[in-house]
Amino acid sequence: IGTTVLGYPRIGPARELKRALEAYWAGTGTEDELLATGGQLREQTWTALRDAGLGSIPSGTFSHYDQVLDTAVLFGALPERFTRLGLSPLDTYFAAARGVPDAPALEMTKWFDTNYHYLVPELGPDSRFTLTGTATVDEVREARALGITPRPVLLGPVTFLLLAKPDTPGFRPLDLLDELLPAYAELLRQLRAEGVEWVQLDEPAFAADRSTPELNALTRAYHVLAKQADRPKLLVAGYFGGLGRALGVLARSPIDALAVDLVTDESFVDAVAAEGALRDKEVLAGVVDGRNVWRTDPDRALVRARRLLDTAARVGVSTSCSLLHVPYDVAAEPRLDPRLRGWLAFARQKVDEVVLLGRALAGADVDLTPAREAVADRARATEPTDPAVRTRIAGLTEKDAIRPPYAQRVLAQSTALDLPALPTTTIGSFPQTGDVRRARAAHRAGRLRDEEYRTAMRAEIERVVRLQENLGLDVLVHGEPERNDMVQYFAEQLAGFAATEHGWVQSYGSRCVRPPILFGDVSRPEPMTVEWARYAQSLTGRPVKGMLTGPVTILAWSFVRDDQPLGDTARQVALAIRDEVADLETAGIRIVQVDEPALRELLPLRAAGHEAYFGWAVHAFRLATSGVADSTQIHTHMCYSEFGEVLPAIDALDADVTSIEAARSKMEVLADLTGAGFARGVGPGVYDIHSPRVPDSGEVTGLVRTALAAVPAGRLWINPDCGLKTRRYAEVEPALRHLVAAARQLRGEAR
Ligand code: THG
Ligand code: ZN
Repeated sequence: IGTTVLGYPRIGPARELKRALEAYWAGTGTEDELLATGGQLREQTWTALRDAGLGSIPSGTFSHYDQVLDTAVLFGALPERFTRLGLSPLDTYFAAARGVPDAPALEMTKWFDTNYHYLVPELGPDSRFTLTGTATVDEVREARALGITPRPVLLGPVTFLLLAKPDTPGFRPLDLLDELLPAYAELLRQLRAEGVEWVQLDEPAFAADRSTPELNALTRAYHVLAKQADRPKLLVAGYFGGLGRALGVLARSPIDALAVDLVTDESFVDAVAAEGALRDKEVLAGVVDGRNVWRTDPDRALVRARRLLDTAARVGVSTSCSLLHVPYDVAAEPRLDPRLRGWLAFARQKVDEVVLLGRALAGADVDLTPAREAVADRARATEPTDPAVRTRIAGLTEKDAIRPPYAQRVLAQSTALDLPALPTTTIGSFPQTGDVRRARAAHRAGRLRDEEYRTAMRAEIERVVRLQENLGLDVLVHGEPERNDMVQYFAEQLAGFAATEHGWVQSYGSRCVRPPILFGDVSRPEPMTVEWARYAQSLTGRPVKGMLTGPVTILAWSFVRDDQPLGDTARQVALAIRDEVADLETAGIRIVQVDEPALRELLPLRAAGHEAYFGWAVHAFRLATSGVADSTQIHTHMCYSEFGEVLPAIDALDADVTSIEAARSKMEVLADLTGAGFARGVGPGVYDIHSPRVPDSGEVTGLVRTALAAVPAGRLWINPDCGLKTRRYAEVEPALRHLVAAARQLRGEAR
C-alpha cells in the first residue's frame, strides 16, 4: 500500500453534493443530475489523489448520505418499513435517512467522538443479509475506467453490528455475525474478480473499551473472511485512538495489513512496536492527523513511523482516520491570515504530507525543509500567546468555580423571578425566516449597513418577544436571529479564533458546519450578545433568558490548538464566557443559559480517560457560570446524545435548571437523572423539534405527568427538546400554544 489516506471528504469542495441532494429532495433536480454530481465528485477526488502520488487510492468513501446506512443497504439490511414502500432504490435509501410520513427515519447519532452523525441500523432476530447493493463494485469499475485500481473501503462487519441497535428488546446484533460474514465474503470474491488488490475494512469500534465476546467476534470475523479463497488482501483500519487488546487480536489474525492511529494517542506506537505478531504484515502508520487542521511535524511523524520498521514486514504512511472530518483545501482560504494559513493542512494538503512522509520513510532524498519551517514558525510565533490571559488563569482560585449552595440560590431566585409552578420556556432559537437569513447575508457581504442590519434584527426580536407574550410563555428569549451557528457566532467575536470561508465539514446528510480554528489564547474583546438581550428585555416585563454556548461545546465544534492540553484551552474559553455572563447580569438579564450539547461528545472513548475529562469539562462550565449573584439563575441545555455516562457530570455542572432532550425517549432520561442524585431544576423536552409533527396539548400533558412521577412540580420546567431554528412557524406556534395550555391545566390540577 505504501502511502494512502483512510478516507476523503465527499460533500464537494463547493458543497456540490449538498446542492444536488437538496435539489433532488425538493423536486427541482432529477435523479440523473444527482448521480452525475456524485460521479463528478468521485472522479475529481480519485484523479487528485492519483496526481498527488498516493500509493493506494480509496474508493467507497463517497456516500449519498452516510456510510453506515450504505453498509446496511449493501447487505440488504434495511428495516421492512422502508423496503415495503415500493420506492426506487434511491428513494428507499432516502426514506431510511430522512423518514416519510408512515416510516420514521432511522435514528441518527454521533460517530464516535466526532461531530459527524451516522444512521443507526436496526437489526433483530429476523435480520438476514444478502449482498444487494452494487455501489462497491460499480465504483471500482468507474475508477478503473480512469485507469485507477482503487482500494474499496468498507465498514467492517464487527463495527457495523456494534453500531446497530436491536429492533427487539434484549437482542444483541453481534449475534448476527455468522449471518453477516458470508455476505462480506461474497463481496470480497466479487471485488477480486474485478481485479481489486486491497480492501480496507474499518473497525473504529475497537478504539473504545470492548468486552471479551466482542474481541472474540473480531477474531472470528477476520479468520472467516481471510479463509475466503478468491479475495483481495485485507487491510483492517482501527482509528480514533489506540486499539488496546484489539491490537493483539488483529496482529494474530490472518489479515494482510493493519492501519493504526498514532495521533490520537501518541503512546500507542509503543504497543504497536512491541507487537511481535505483526512481523508478516504491512502496518500503515497513521501519523497525519485526519481530524484536525495543523500541519504535521515531519520529524515527529517519522520517528513514530520508523519505530515500526523492525516490527512489521512493511511500513506505510497514512492519515490517522478518514479525512471526512476536515475541509477540502487551504488554498480556498485566501482571506485567512497568511501566517496562520502556513500552519494549516486541510484534506488536500494532508495527502501531500502523506506522500512526502512516505518517500522520506522509504529513504528517498526529499526536502522536508518547508514542512519543518512551517512547524517551527508556529512554535516560535508569539501571537498565539496573550500574557493577560495567562496572568488571569494563573490567578484563579477554587472559589472562582463554586457557587453558594443550591438551597440558598433557589430562595434568592424565586424572589427575584416570581415564576409560576411548571414555568414554560424555549431553548433559545426561533425559526430563521428567509428575511432574517437574507439580512444576515447582506450584512456580511457589506450590502446592508450596520444600522440597517441592527434595525432589521431588532424588528425580528420584537416580533418574537410579542409572539412569546401572546403565547403565554413565562421565560422569554430573543430568538437568536443574528446567529448563524451556536459556536461560529461566538468564535467570530473571540480573540484566538479564525473563521474559514469554505471550510465546510459534513455533519449529517446534506448538512454541514464550518468549524472555527482555535489557534491562540482566547479572550473576549467586547460583549457578544448583550445588546440583543438587553433590547429584548427592554420590551417586556417577563424575564428574558440570555443565551450562550458553553466552553466544552465551543471546543468540541472547533478545530483546536494541539500545543497545550484541552483542559487549559477550555479554561480560557470559560473565562471569556464568564465575562459575557457577568455583562448580561449587569445589563439586567436575570437568567442566563449556557448550552453544553457536546458534553457527551468529547467524552473519551475509553473509561480510563473519563475522570480526567470530567474534571476539566465540569470545571470549565462552573468557571463560566459561577461569577454571578445567587439571584441570577443559570440554565444549561443538553441534546444530541445518550446521556447515561455523563449524568453524574450533568449533576456536577451545578446549573440551577437543566433542559434536556427527552421527548423521543418518553422521559426515560428523567428517572436516570434522579437516580444519579440530580435534585435541581429540570426541563425535559416535551416537544420533539426534530419532527415536523405538532404535539397536541393532551400529548404534552401526558409527557409532563410522566415527568412529574420523577421530579416534583416545584423543580419541573416545561420546554421543547431543543432550539426551534430548523422548524417553521406553522409548526412552532401551535406546538408552543399546546405546551402552555398543558402547563396551565396541570397548574390548575395541582392547586
Ligand atoms: N453547530 C455545530 N455543530 C453541531 C450543531 C450545531 N453539531 C450537532 C448538531 N448541531 C448538528 N446539527 C446541524 C443542524 C443543521 C445544520 C448543521 C448541523 C445546518 N447547516 C447549514 C447547512 O448545511 O446548510 C449551514 C449553516 C450555516 O449557514 O452556518 O443546517 O448547531 N457547529
Ligand atoms: Zn439542543
